[in-house]
Amino acid sequence: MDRILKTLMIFTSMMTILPSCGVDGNEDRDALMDRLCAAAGSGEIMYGHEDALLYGHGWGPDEADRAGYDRSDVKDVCGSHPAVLGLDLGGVEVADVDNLDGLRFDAIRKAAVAHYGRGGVVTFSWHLRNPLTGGDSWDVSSDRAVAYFLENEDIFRSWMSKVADFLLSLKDGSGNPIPVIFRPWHEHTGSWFWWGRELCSVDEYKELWGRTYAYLVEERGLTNLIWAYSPNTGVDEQGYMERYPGDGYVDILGFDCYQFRSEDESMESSNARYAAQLRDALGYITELGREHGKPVALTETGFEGIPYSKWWTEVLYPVINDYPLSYVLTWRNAWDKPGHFYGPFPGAVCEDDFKEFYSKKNIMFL
Ligand code: BMA
Repeated sequence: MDRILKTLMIFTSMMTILPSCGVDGNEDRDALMDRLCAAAGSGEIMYGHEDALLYGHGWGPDEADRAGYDRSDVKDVCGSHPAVLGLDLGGVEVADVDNLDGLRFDAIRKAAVAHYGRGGVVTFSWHLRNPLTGGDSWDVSSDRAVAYFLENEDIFRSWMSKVADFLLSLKDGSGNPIPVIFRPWHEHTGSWFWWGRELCSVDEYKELWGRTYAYLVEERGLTNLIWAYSPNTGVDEQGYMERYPGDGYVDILGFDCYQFRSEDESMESSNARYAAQLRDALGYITELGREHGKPVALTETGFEGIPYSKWWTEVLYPVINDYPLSYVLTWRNAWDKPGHFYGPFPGAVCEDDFKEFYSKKNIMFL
C-alpha cells in the first residue's frame, strides 16, 4: 500500500480510537488498554502465541517449570518471547486441577504472572465444559445448553465464581490482580461450540455475554479485564455484528481465522484463499473499530503444521501489515501431538522465515 495513504490511515485510526480508550477500570488495566490502542494506532503489531511459556514442540510442562516459565519455542528461534501470551481456562469452572490441555492451573498462573512481569500481555480464552451434558465445548448434541446454563443460576454462578477466583489469583508483586484480555464465548458465528450460532438464539447469546459481564465485573468487581469479542471469519459485517453484546461490554473487536488446505488443493490456492478471507474480514472490522472506538486484533490464526516455508513473510505479513491491528496470535505448538503446531520452533521448515518476520520493524516481541 502507498506509504502516505497508510500513514494517513493509521493517523485516522489513532484519532478515532485513542479518545475512548482507558476510560474506566483500574490503572493497570487502563495502561494495557492504552498500549493496545497505541499499538493499533502506530502500525505496530504485537505477536502472540498460545501456551508459549508452558510447552513447545518436543518439550513439555515439566521443562517449562524447570525453566521458570522463561522458555518458549519463539525465544528458542529468535531470542525473544512473543509479546502476547495466550492461555485457556477450560476446566477451571468445574475445579479441575488441569486445564483441558493437561496444564496445571498453578502452572498457568505462574506463566501468566511471569509474562506480565516481563512486560508482556496475557489473554485468556475459555473452552469450558457443556453444562447440560457434561461433555466438552465441542459437544453440540443439544441446542438447549445455553438456555440450560442461563436457567440454572446455581450452575452459572458456581462456574463463574471459579473463573473469577482464578483471574483474581493472578497477582503482581504488589498483590494486585494483573490485567488480562478475557475472550469468552468465541467463534460463536460457527456452530462447533455449544454456544454457537445454530445452538442458541441471538437473545440467548447476548444474555450469556451480558450475564458473564454482570457477574464478573459488577458482582465480583473484576476491573482488571479487557473484553475481547471474537467471532470466526466466514461471515460478513452483518453476521459479525449480529450477536454483538454492545459497546459497553466489549473493549476489543477481534476475530479468529485459520488457513486450511484440502488434499487436492494447491498451496498457492490455499494461501490466496486465506489471504482473501483475512483481507475481507479486516476490511470491515477495522472500519467497525474506528466507528466504535475499539482496537482490533486477530485473536487466533495459523496454518496447522505450517507446510509452506515462507508462510510468515509471504502469506501472513503482507496482509496484516496493511491494517492497524493491536496483536496477532497464532495457536499452540502441542508438545504431545507433533503435527499440531502453528508457531515456529528450531528445525521447523518455516524457521528462517520466522526470523525474517521477527526482524520486521512493526512486529513486536518482548
Ligand atoms: C484446539 C486444539 C485442541 C485444544 C483446543 C483448546 O484448537 O489445539 O487440541 O484442546 O484448541 O486449546
